[in-house]
Amino acid sequence: MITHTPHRVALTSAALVAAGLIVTSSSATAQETLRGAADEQGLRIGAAVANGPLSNESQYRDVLSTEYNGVTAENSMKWESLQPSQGQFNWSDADEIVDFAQSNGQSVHGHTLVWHSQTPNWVQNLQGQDLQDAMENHINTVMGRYAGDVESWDVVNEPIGDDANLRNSFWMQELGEDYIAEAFQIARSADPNAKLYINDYNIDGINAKSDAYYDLVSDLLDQGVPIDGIGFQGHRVLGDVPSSLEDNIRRFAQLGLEVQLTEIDIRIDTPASDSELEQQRDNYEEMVNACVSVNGCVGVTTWGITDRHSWVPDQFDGQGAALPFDENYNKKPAYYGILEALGGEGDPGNGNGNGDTACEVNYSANDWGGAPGFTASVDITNTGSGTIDGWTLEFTFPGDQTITDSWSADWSQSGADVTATNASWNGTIGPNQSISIGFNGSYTDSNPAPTEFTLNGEPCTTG
Ligand code: 9MR
Repeated sequence: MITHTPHRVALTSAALVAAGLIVTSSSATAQETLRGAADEQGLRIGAAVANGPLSNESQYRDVLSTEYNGVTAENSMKWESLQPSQGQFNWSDADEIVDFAQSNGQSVHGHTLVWHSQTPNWVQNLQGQDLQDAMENHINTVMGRYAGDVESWDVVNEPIGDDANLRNSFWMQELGEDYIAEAFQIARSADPNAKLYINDYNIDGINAKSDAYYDLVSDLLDQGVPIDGIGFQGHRVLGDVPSSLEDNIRRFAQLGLEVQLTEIDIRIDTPASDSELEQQRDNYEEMVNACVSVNGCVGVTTWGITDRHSWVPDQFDGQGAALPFDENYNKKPAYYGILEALGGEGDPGNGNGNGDTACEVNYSANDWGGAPGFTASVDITNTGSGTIDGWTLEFTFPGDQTITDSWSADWSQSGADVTATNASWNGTIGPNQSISIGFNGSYTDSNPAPTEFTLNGEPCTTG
């Protein structure tokens, strides 16, 4: 069907917004930030916070307060920071983070009370009852100070090793495995309102280590040990999100626990290519989606905000680019992956996060030889990671072409401007899928091909 009246808005803009295809205005609505979208879902979107940039960089503070509704101290609530020598507590860095959170209406997840790492030598050198007393004193003092300010605590961090056995740490050696239950008992009485977590890495998927956690936590719960939640840290490598993540979250939730992804980052060999950043977007989206999909999963935290400040390059030579903001605080594709998983509206869902090309158009015209007529076929490929659900293609003829007959879309032409909207049966284009539409046209002198195409207002590449 062909009409020659202007027919530029085949789908109302409301319909496009509903389909997640366009950004309607420049003024941010709540769901155009991670924080707004997470708030809508009743979920925590947290960031690990470092004191250096918190004190020194206004952009860091701005992004942290705008985009996140929760914070975790990256280092300043660890034992070595809070009680570097026995009985001497140093609160200033931890307080700075708690104060910031309170000023900005954010919840604080405490990290961490009992760990084998970043715990001073004076603790590691204690024996038996002395170590037990130090643990009790530390938990009581720290949780007591922040009671009402810190919503949840990683009470015991990483108590199981990579071999899926209880880690043979100084805690284990001196106190036996009961130290875990005892830490939780002490924590419950230190602040009865705080949620008490156990937390570890490489337990995101169903594997021997997460199985060991499942058994450990089930036993602790059976014994009446007050454990409220489990944190899957979520330090991942590009392309390595376990497919069992959601099922794993669900099985722990079914024990009655809260689950959080507490330390997400996804590292890439640097420099990261555009396609790797796209893949990272998908990986982030998958991880956050897994949490969103399970009722007991209460939130996700990224281990940092910006690639400018991340533990990854320090720890893994040649790797980095692991966080949702780049080194200059620009939103990366990963940001939009998280936003989309949280049901946010800020991104056209086109897979590249920059609001530009999500489509490729291949236009080819077959001249009928001699006669001033031609048949054009137009192939549209969705090059983004999201599904396109309803589309409008627009382009302009460079010459005096006129469409005379058309198919597979609702075509219209106004002057040299052409608009095609989907037919009822080809409105949905999945990622990497193509559809083909076409028309017959006539012209006078020459038949140059159009060179610029937009789909739902977004420019497409041409093949
Ligand atoms: O990001 C933290 C980094 O700045 C510290 O140097 C490091 C020391 O162990 O700890 C990092 O945070 C870790 C967290 O406390 C526990 N899970 C793994 C995190 C990354 O190593």
